[in-house]
Amino acid sequence: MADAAVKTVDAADEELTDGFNLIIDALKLNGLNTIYGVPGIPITDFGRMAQAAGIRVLSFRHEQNAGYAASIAGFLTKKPGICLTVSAPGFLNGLTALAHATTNCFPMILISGSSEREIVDLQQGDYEEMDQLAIAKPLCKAAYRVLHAQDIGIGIARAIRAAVSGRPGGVYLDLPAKLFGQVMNAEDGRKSLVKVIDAAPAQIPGPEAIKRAIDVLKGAKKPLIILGKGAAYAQADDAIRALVEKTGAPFLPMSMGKGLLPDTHPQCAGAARSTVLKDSDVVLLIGARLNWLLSHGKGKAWGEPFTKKFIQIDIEPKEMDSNVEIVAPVVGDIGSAVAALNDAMGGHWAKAPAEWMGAVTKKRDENIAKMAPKLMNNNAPMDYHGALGVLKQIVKERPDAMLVNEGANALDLTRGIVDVYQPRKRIDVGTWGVMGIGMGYAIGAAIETGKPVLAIEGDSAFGFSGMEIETICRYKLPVCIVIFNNDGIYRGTDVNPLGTDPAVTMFVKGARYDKMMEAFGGVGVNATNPDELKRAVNAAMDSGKPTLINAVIDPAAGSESGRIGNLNPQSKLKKK
Ligand code: OXT
Ligand code: ADP
Ligand code: MG
Repeated sequence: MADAAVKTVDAADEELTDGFNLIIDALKLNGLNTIYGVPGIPITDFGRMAQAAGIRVLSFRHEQNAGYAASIAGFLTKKPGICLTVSAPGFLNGLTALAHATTNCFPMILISGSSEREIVDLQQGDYEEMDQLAIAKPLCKAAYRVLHAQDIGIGIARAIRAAVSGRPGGVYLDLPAKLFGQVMNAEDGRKSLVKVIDAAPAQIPGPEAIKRAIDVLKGAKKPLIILGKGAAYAQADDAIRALVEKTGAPFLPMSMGKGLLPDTHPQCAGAARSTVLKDSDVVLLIGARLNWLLSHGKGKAWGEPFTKKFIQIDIEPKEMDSNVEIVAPVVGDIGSAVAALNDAMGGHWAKAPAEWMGAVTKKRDENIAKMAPKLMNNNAPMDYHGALGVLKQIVKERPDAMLVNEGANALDLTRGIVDVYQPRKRIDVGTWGVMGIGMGYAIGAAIETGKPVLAIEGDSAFGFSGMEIETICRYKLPVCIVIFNNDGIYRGTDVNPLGTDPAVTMFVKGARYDKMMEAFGGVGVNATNPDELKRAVNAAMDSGKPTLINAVIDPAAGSESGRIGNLNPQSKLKKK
């Protein structure tokens, strides 16, 4: 089909364009210069042509990983990350990442080729037949299909606007095979393209909302500020820092909100989490939902009897009162809302009472002091603390490196131990606690930021996207992967009482993931103690060479589900 279209172009007197070129032109016009995907019918030629036209096209080994790369590109840049897939199976592989982007409020567009509408709709068994639009709809903010070349400009403009305006999220764009080869007059084609103006307009909160929030904040004796990944996404770093420092209140960063202000900031209450949740009286939420990660804003974690007052800044009005009453809802974009609060607070705001900050600091320092000796052991095999002690120091020395993190113990202990110093440096499993983001995020982060990436991975977590180490080696990306290899999911000590198959959480004992990396020309290292780990990570971060370090962790060191074991249902009838 592509050949036929090209021939038509050559033969014609008038200047022509086609679907292939219009999609490329529309993306470029809107500054979307990177595509993450997997080629195949009907998008192979499109990928080639996009690459030849100067778009960076990164070919992955599985669409889910390309999708995760696109989703994190959206988080890091505030522009929709683009994932490109083939029809039915490729589309479905990308769909998990699209749903993930929507759930996490990251802007992303999944563009999938699709089969012939006439055949699909009559269910006559076309190649990779599937009604992709219908399937995508419940999992994204918006889903569009373009049938005519002259609508490509509008279709892409709608997709961009839907992805980044209001609460960001995933958008699906269905491009049937026939569209790519459709030919039209080049001038008409140019005119049909749309450069999206003000795609994510400021949403300025009303003055009454600001006044209400200020009044509540003024009455606080024990204020707390919670910084979520929405605050990181907003890129209003200076205004947020000014607000936090003006209040003199402790702040609690959610996992991907870490680094907005350094974890070592005197007001950081990350290491006194239980205390600030329980004892605070007024809580200002900035870009953080009261979902499971915050115990839904109620119950024991929040202190009983419940007397909390919540102020919430969020762009999504429906988020207010989702779990508990929000006494001061501030609906707007975080940049505008925080600026308005800063203005309203003026230059003489009374800081939070010293005894409150003092009590929080005391608890925080106690917890940090309790942790410190554990981080200094040089045991072999390593425990998580010994390994993370050296990684903590390495990140401190390289604060602009990107940190990717997934696993259970490998996630929770890294989150607690490794301080983050700059905004948007820590990217992880997000709202779903999903395994599999690792290599996609590492690739997306390396491409979008140009910074070295350190990926700290559980051995199970890594397995979900492990084949992408070939992609990392192929594009020579500065990614250092550390696999915390404890022979299994949570622990490597489970036993099947029947003694037949291995226990359900167990992997091959003593596996050497480093050898996989060598197969693709990367550097593989087996590290059995913290000293070896430190040397290997420093060498990788200095050289920028794709590196995978198999960090041998004591199989007994972890706990079931890390910090969230309480979420596992228990059988009263289970045989002991
Ligand atoms: O204040 P208190 O006293 O409470 O103390 C807290 C802090 O104040 C303190 N703290 C500190 N102390 C000292 N110093 C410092 N610096 C410091 N910082 C903090 O420490 C405690 C704890 O602090 P924290 O962590 O902030 O607080 P807490 O209470 O834990 O917070 C609650 C949460 C909920 C906010 C937090 O725990 C959180 O964010 N959790 C996220 C958990 C999560 O998402 N987990 C991933 C999912 S688990 C499971 O589902 C897995 N699966 C199933 C599966 C998944 N997920 N996906 C797919 C597609 N398929 C299947 C699988 C397969 S995990 C998994 C693989 C696991 O195996 P691996 O081999 O990969 O990993 P290993 O476990 O390593 O083997
Ligand atoms: P965390 O998991 O870190 O607590 P969540 O993903 O639960 O964070 O919450 C992020 C919130 O931030 C979402 O409710 C989303 O609507 C909001 N948000 C995202 N971007 C902006 C923005 N620019 N302005 C205001 N709110 C935003
Ligand atoms: Mg493990």
